[in-house]
Amino acid sequence: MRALSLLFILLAVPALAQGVELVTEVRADLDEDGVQETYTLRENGDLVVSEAGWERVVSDAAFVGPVAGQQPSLGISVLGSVLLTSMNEGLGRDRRSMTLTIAHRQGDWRIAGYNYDFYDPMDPDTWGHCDLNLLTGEGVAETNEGPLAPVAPSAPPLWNWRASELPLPMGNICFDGRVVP
Ligand SMILES: [Ca+2]
Repeated sequence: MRALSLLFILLAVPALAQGVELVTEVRADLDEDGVQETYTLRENGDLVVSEAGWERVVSDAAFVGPVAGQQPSLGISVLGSVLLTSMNEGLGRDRRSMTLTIAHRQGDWRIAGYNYDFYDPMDPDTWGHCDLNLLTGEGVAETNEGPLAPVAPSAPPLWNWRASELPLPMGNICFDGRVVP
C-alpha cells in the first residue's frame, strides 16, 4: 500500500508542477470606490490588500505546505469576488481544497462564502463537499455517509481570518463537529 501511495505521489507532482500556474496576485474593486485593490499572496500564506494610499496584511490567510500541490492561489469569481484557495493535492490521503469568497459587505471586506472538498485517493468511498453562503447563512454539505445540515457562521471580517486557527481537517466548519478524514 505504501509503495502504491508513493508511486501516486511521484506521478502526481510533475503533472502539478507543469500543468498548473498558481495565480498569486489579482485586482478587483470590491469596495466599489472606483479604484481597484491589489490582492497579493505571499509565499508564507499572508494576504496583502493594497490600494492607492493604504495597505493591510491578513497574516496566515492561507495554508501553505512544503510540497507541490500544497500552495494556495487567488482567483476572481464570475460575480467579481476574490477567491482564495488553500489545498492539499500533493501528499498523503488527506486531500482537501478550501476556497474562501472575499467580498465587501456591510462596510468591510468579509469572508462571504466558504467552499470545502475532501477525499481519500486510496478510498473512493470517503469524500465530502460543502458550500456555504456566510452572508445568508445558507449552505449545503454532503459526505459519503449522506447529506448534512451545516450551520454557517456569520461573515467574519477578512482581517480576522486565520487559517491556522481552523481545526484540522479544515472542513469541520461545514460538518457540524463531525470527525471527518
Ligand atoms: Ca477599491
